[in-house]
Amino acid sequence: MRGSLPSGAPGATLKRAHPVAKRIWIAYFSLMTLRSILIHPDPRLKKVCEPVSAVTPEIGALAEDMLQTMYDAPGIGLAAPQVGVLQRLFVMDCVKDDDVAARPMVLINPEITWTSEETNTYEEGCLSIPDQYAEVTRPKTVRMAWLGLDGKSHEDEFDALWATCAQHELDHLNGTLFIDHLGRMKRQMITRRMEKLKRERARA
Ligand code: K1U
Ligand code: ZN
Repeated sequence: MRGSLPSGAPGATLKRAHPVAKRIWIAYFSLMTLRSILIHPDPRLKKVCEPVSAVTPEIGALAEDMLQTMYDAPGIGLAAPQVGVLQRLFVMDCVKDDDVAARPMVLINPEITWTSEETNTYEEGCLSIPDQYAEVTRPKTVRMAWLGLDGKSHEDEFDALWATCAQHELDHLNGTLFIDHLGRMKRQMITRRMEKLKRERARA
């Protein structure tokens, strides 16, 4: 989606902006690259990722590519192992409403510091498991600590869809997929569908 404003992208709030501001944003967004998203089953999606040792310009570029790839998919989250990078970072933006400003977030070396007793069941999807959805129950609210692209420590509370998404993405960094929260039969059925999808894509 290079050269245009994906719905929900930070630039989407510029839809009604001055044409010059819009061009500046498009030029900036065009510098980023879409990365390929790995499809389950893939051994890289089962690995525990390594902590990011320093917030370098390369990590910044990776995070920006991941945001663009997430908005383009479209999705509300994306973890580094899904683009083949086995490092502990993910991006997310759970703002779905076009009339609300986007809130792109980059979480480096994220950790859960608190979880609520109360749970929430959400029908989850995964960009690495296209078109498959299943209900997963997780804590409704979580606190997370992480490093930002500014290299500083952050801590915040996430609730509802934001909490579900943050936990789904943190799972990715530990080699866990949402289907690992399901029973064996459902997991195997989805895995077989993905194996078939990969065979078909390889033939095309
Ligand atoms: O990690 C991923 O694979 C991304 C995944 C995140 C997620 C979705 C639902 C619950 C928890 C985590 C997705 O974004 S799947 C696509 C999706 O949910 C979506 C796509 C377009 C608009 C809104 C949502
Ligand atoms: Zn996922």
